[in-house]
Amino acid sequence: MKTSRADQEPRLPLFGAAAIGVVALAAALAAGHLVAGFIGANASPYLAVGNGAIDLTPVELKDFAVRTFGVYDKLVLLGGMAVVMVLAAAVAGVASRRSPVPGVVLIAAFGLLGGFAVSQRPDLTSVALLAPLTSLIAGVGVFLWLHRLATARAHAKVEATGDAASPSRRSVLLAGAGAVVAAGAAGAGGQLLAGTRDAESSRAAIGRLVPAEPAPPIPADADFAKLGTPTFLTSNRDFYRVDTALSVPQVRAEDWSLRLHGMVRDEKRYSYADIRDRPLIERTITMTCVSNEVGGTYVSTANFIGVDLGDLLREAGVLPGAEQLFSTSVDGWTSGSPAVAALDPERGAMLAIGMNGEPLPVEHGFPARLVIPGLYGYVSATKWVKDLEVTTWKARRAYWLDRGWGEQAPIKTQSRIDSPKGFETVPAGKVRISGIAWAQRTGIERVEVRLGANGNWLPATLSRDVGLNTWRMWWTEFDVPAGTHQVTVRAVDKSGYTQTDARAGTVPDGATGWHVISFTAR
Ligand SMILES: Nc1nc2c(c(=O)[nH]1)N[C@H]1C(S)=C(S)[C@@H](COP(=O)(O)O)O[C@H]1N2
Ligand SMILES: [Mo]
Repeated sequence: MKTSRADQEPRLPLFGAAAIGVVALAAALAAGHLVAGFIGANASPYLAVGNGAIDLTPVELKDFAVRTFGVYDKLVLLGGMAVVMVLAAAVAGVASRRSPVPGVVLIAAFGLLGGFAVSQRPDLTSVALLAPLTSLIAGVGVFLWLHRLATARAHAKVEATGDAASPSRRSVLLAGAGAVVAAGAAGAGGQLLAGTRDAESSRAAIGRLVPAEPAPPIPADADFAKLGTPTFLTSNRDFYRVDTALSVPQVRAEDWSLRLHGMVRDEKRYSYADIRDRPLIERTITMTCVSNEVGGTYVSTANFIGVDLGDLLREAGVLPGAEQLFSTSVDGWTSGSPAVAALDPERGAMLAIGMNGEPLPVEHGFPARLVIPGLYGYVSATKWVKDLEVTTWKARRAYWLDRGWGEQAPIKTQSRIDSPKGFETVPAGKVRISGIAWAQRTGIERVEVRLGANGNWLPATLSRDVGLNTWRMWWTEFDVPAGTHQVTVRAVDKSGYTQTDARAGTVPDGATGWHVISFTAR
């Protein structure tokens, strides 16, 4: 009987073929990661693809991811990508049991996708393309090498030749193991290298920042931390964090500069030393994220250290007709702030380089960020800021605007119950209720609390007022019998506005509604 050539060609064993695909993928990713160690973590093709995915994700899905996975949303994304890639590589390996073509095509396609993602990164130059290129070469090379070895071995088996030139099973396994070890070493090496070139060592060399004009000390009665509220100042560690960066941008202070241009008389460029050597001011500011749900945790307060943003703008000479301060971060994220807010001396917008005495933590924008009191973070608080353009609303559109969020985003008056926690069990009798309220640039006039769905609104005791740009704490007490109870809080601000109970979602310009919790007294 005549058989076709293909039938004579031995096929690689199923698991061996799948393993070759997966090992080649690991080699590709690790080699790219190693080269990225010399260039910058974001040049790593894997991270670049992840970052690209974040930018392309529709706002609803992004919202869902943040709600469901919280701060782990990015880990979930990276993990999911890894699973998909490993499966695809295994399938391509199996498809290559006779010919290496499917595997080579898939590994090369991953390399090209990584290359495309890297080329789209605004924070990278074309040198960064070396990382995905290395990935592609290493991946295809390792795949072809292992495939050739395994095929030679399969031939030797079919023909039952004890041919000394054909590889033993042991040598094929050793080659595979060697590739895995080399990939591990390359990946770890990349990680280590990125660590020596990271921002943390540059930040550590700066030491504590001492403002020439410190913020007034926070009075002891500015919070009711002993009664269950947060402390007035949030530690850098506990300060909420929200950004689109998959890997935190690593910018060394010595490499950083800020360009101020657009509708100004004199374009400016500042180095880190230029900013640090000016008389530094310190301001206590409560930041809030537009994605904060009623009762949520995306609100924190710090002493920010830096220079007055309005001063910088006035030095550059803002031209008539300017409406927007368009800021760009090193990772390409952009934000549009109203120029009037940035310029207003009363409001006190800052270019901040410090937070609670220290240089800004890397994840909070080191070396420098914007902080404009009274506006949600996405229109006021650009981290890792590198470019400020004075412009109009029509000329430039910021990142979140194209994703459904509003152009104007003043922080809405809100309040939150911190104690008891929802569904907590407390002893019956006198139960203390405490929490926070905020109405930046307006001020909290009163906080009212009610027990049960139809109880009377009773005024809570307010903490000492620290300023227009910060939150305020409150507490009160109710006598409660055993059973399950509901408490609701609402704030009245100094404009006379009482927080509405009409529930609105966070999109497009911030949630509204009253915070309600249930607890059990026993
Ligand atoms: N570069 C950059 N800056 C950014 C963001 C971002 O995604 N990228 N997010 C903004 C948003 S939505 C908020 S609420 C604040 C949060 O600042 P924090 O992480 O220091 O609390 O940063 C703002 N600055
Ligand atoms: Mo935000």
